[in-house]
Amino acid sequence: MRDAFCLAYIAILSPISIHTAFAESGAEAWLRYSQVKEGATSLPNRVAVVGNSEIVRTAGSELVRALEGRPGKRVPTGELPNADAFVLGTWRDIHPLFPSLSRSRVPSGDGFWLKTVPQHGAKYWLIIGASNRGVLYGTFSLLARIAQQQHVLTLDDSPSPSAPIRWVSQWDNLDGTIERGYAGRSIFLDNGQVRGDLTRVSEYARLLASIGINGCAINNVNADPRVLSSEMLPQLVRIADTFRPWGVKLAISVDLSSPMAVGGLKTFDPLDPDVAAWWKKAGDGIYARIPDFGGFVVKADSEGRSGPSQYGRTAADAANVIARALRPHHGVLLYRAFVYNHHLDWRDLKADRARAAYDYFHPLDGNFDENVVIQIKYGPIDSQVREPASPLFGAMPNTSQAIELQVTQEYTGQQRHLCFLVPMWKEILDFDMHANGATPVKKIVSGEVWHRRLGGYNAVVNVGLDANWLGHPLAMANLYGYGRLAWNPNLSAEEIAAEWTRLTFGNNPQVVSTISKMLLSSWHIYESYTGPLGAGTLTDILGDHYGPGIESSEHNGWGQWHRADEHGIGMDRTIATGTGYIGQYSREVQKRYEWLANCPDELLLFMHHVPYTFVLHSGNTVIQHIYDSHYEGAEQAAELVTQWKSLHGQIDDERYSDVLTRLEYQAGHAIVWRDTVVNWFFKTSGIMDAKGRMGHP
Ligand code: GCW
Repeated sequence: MRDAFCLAYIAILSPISIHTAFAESGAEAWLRYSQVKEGATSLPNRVAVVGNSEIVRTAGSELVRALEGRPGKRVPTGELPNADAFVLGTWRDIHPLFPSLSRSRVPSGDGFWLKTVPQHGAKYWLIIGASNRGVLYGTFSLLARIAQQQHVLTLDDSPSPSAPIRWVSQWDNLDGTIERGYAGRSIFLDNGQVRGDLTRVSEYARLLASIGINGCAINNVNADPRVLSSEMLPQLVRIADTFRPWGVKLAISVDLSSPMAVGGLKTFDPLDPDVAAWWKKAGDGIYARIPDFGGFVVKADSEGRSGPSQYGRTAADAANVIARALRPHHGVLLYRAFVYNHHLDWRDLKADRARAAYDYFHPLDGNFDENVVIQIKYGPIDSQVREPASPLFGAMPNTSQAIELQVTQEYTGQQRHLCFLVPMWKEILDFDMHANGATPVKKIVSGEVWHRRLGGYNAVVNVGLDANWLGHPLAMANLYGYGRLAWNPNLSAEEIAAEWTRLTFGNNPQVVSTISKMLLSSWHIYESYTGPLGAGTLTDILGDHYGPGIESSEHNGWGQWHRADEHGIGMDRTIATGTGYIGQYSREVQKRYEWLANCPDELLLFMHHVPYTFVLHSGNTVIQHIYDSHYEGAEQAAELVTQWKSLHGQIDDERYSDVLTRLEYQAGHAIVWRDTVVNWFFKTSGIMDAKGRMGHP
């Protein structure tokens, strides 16, 4: 035993009621240890933390906190308590205490092994990680199992995460506002500075750690170059220090023009040696103070941001010059593939924003340095309620990739509508690109398909100062689900919904089944009353990306066109007569989308332009589908209110009322959506609703 052996004795209090006396704010999210205490009566009341790592100590404290114990005394040498105990540590530290255990069971990376072992007349609940993080993740996993009343008296389970990069991003501005944030101001920044009080940051890091997230980029990808100024660095150090005990690496978004904007150079040309030297110095400076710094996220040549095209350089030139500054320190560069021309000619039927990411990045495959990861939005447009998987996933075998998801519901109801996105993310992650045999997106981004060392996930979360983090109490299911999928994309949406509900609202079967059902139906409901058949968005894209604005997509250069006119609707993206977008997929996928006979209804209008009278696989015409889905969707939104009301008295009043208010608002807004869309399509197509509902709500 090289390291001190720290043993903390804890006392478990008698079980208390889940109807606690304090006001329920939602701040605890899914980490509610009153349930753990209820389930913990047959578990040990000792915690032995082995080793000296800060992260492992965090894990030990979390266990003590969950069991409502008191930290005990440090014991200097490596003797196990001769009574039942939880024993936490890395393999290196635990193995000498349990020499008969086999190394082969401990997953490498951030995985862990939960194992119960009888020894010397006592029973030990071992939480072993190859890394310190693994120990922390194992601890949270064990606590989640106890809280869900799973069997934990004998354990032998060794899960490991699907991918090394499991990050979140915040789009927080230095002034404390958040781009596309719907839950208050930034927990990180205010008035050009990092906040003095970082309590919420620590609590956020704890939430992230509990679902296996290991990195957080804290500022807007529309990055203020001042984030790299010398005044900022000591402030970033404070955030990194706050993240560190939870195993969350700090990352920041940087602007490509930084060498000019804050460095005083005359250029930011990525091939200029002075520019390379500037990035190197910036990287070295950060790592000198933050040795575990995660890396940078870059948005360039996109929506008016500076970029390599200003010097006739490529995204690979830009990415590599920055990546080389990070590489000696093991940092990564997430370079976003969200690059497109937002001044497209809307009259040009061959112009197509959906083509952009592939057109820019596919030719660069193989030109990126090893520590560059291309971060690709899940669909080719921009976080819409329905998009196909981006064809770029299947087109870069020599490049590491990460998928970008949005927990913040920019186009999906902005946390005023319930929209559980896990089923949508699952569809994308499970979608087979047929790039090289069976190649679902989840196996591409994990690095498995093309044997890439790096790869993974980054989601825009945008929690804010609101006590419950995301505004809508049920929206937290998306953050939870994101972390769970990044860890294990093979989990089903049903499993995730049930897990989250149990952890957040308790194990009452009626509560679990009602809330799970509501969550699982909500994406489809939202899609039904907002956007039909993959038509592209009918949301107001020129304002705040909320509510109906059917014409806002058209007749401008943003390229979110649905091309609805008096004859028909949809973007012709076929190879034969359209923009050729479908040609960016493998042959198998092309067959699915190119021919009307094969194209799934839900993406028909993404791929084809058809008359309103076109008959879908469902047997309905397109126009009747638009009418039906909007009436049905609004009805189902109203049913969500009824379903929620059935839980009255079964959950705390605060969250009950908060959710009820939001669902009632949603049901009303769904009617606004329905009537706006139905009336517009009637006026435009001149075709009546066969069911005669128009004007008769
Ligand atoms: O969807 C758009 C958002 C922008 C965002 C951009 C991006 C940060 O409306 O607010 O900018 O995507 O992802 O870069």
